[in-house]
Amino acid sequence: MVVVHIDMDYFFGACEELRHSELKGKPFVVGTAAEKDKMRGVVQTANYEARKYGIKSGMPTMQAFKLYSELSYFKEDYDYYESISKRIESLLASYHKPIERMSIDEFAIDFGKESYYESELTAKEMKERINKEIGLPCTVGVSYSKTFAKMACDSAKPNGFKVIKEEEIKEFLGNKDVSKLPGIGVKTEARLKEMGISRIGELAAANPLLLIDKFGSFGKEMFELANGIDRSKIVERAETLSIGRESTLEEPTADMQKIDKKLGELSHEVKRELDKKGYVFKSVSVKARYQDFTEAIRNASLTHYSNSEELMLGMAHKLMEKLVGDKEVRKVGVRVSSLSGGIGQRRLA
Ligand code: TTP
Ligand code: MG
Ligand code: MG
Repeated sequence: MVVVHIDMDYFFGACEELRHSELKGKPFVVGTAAEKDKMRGVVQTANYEARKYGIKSGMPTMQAFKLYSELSYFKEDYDYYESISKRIESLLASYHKPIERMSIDEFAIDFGKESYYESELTAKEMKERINKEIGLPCTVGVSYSKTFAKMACDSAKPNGFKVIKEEEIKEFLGNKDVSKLPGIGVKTEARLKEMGISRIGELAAANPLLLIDKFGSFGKEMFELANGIDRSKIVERAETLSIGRESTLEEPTADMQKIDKKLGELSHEVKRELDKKGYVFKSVSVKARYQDFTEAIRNASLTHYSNSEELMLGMAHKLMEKLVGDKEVRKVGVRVSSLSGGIGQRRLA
């Protein structure tokens, strides 16, 4: 198995740089507070120029300004970053491989049985295309499992590319601090250090029974990870990013009453699927296929999340009216996107 892990470099900051080209090369941060209250907030990310001064995520903005007083500041604009994240995801989805979106700026892609050679070529192309088509830098890790692909990526930041094969893992892990293993937080790290285990190589050589005794099943998991055994799976959530249905009309028509009947059925099916998965939506799009087989899509967004079938249908109707005009359509579709809720969805990285 080959897994490719992609994590965007200083993601919120790089997104701001896209629309503020004057920022390039200057130290700046993105923070939680409005510009006028910036000293009360926290740094969400710092570009690499700002990191040179010791500024980093999670630090009070006040402290960041103490480290570098000329710092530029931006308030976060989550919806904008989310829209760019979705564009990255659809670029990656065009490769037709299972993808897990692990956070707003992180994707794990399952390359299955492909060779390292082939995987590397494709992964490099992905990195190139994210850079050219979206305009953002990222770092890519390639390995034989999800956790190790992520660690390869972390170790190659920024703008890097790193491959770690099975036979290289022991050496790669050995000297690293145990805190570098995903899942080991400050508490676990402190407890391990009390036991005299501070490097991953030491964890790999520890008594697994002792680890299980202290940490339960997580003890077994970290022992295995330290020894290069990773059982984590890529959990695809692509189907939850949008839910849509389409259907061919009995006969081509420009009659909105007939089309509405179909939109009603489709909205009902979409709503059922949405409820089954526990999602709410913010955007609705409709698709029409005309007599000459050309297709057109229109979409609209709400300012809030909703799960109302009535609202979905109302929006679909309005959008479809514009698409139909007086042209006959033979097939129509309804799709909701910008979903939220569901199982295991988190807001931040
Ligand atoms: P990360 O991928 O952890 O960090 P990054 O992309 O800013 O920098 P790099 O990957 O190059 O080290 O997080 C992605 C985004 O998530 C980040 O740009 C801002 C947000 N974030 C927070 O809001 N708070 C945090 O504490 C962290 C770590 C990230
Ligand atoms: Mg990142
Ligand atoms: Mg990340």
